[in-house]
Amino acid sequence: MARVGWIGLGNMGVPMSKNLIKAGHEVTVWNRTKAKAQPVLDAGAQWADSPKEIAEKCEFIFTMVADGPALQDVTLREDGVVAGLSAGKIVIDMSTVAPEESEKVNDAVEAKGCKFLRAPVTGSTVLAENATLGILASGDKATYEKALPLFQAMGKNQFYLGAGEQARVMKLALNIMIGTSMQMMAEAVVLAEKAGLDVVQACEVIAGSAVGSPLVNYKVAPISKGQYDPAFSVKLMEKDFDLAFAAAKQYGVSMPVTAVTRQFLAAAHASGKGDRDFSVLVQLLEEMCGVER
Ligand code: NA7
Repeated sequence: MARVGWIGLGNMGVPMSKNLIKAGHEVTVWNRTKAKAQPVLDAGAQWADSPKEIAEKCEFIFTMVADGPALQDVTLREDGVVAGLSAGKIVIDMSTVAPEESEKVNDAVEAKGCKFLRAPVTGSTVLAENATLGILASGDKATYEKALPLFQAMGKNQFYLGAGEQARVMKLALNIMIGTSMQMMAEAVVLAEKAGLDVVQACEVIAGSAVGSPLVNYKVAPISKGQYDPAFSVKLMEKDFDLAFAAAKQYGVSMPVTAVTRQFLAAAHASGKGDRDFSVLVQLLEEMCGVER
């Protein structure tokens, strides 16, 4: 069993690190807000006082934080991960960040004689709890093989995508599909509602149809009930869209549907829904169109 460090105990980090504990690994955690670590400490993890201490103590160091600036903060600051590394350790970031932000951390980790894997995930909190996430990994292949048993404790499908930043781009490609799918669902649901159909039944029909993807199926129950507790927030989806636009510019790709959906995310954020689940796009359109539940 491995000595594993975990940095970042938000909506995703808590269930994911718990699954490593469940699999029998010795897990040490750090989070900026210590109170959020309690469920993981109750499950058997130990606490470290800094990311540096985690790196000193553990062979595998995971980060699962909000965005690129947060990743750079926990890794590169004075008492960050890199300061605590000694040769041979493996740092694995599972957050969604820009390829350039990732590369900067990779260079600092490699300068310590260590390896850096990029391993963003597909699926949100329910899949994290059930250990059925998809894990999109890139970086050194032999290092990936070493980390595989840890990935298997957290996810059902693992994909090795290349030696560099490929996993970062793949994750962004996926998230623009997830976000734009939700905007499509909002338009379909609100059309049905305004025409007098029952929202629960409309959701059932959509879920059972050719467009009833796993995403649609996870979201029909909360949307039917008008519940938008965050599995993945509007703010984080906005971040991913913006990172995808930067990649699209770099590679010369036009993304008109993504651009329109980005405007709805902005409106959701501006109207006080930034911390709600991104499926709140349905509620936003209901409000714009005068639907009262
Ligand atoms: P959450 O639930 O918003 O959690 C974000 C985590 O990142 C949480 O532990 C935060 O600590 C931490 N964070 C944010 N900013 C910082 C800084 N500056 N320094 C240290 N730690 C920080 O996100 P999710 O768990 O849903 O998602 C995590 C990633 O997966 C994200 O990239 C998604 O796009 C995909 P806090 O508890 O607020 O102190």
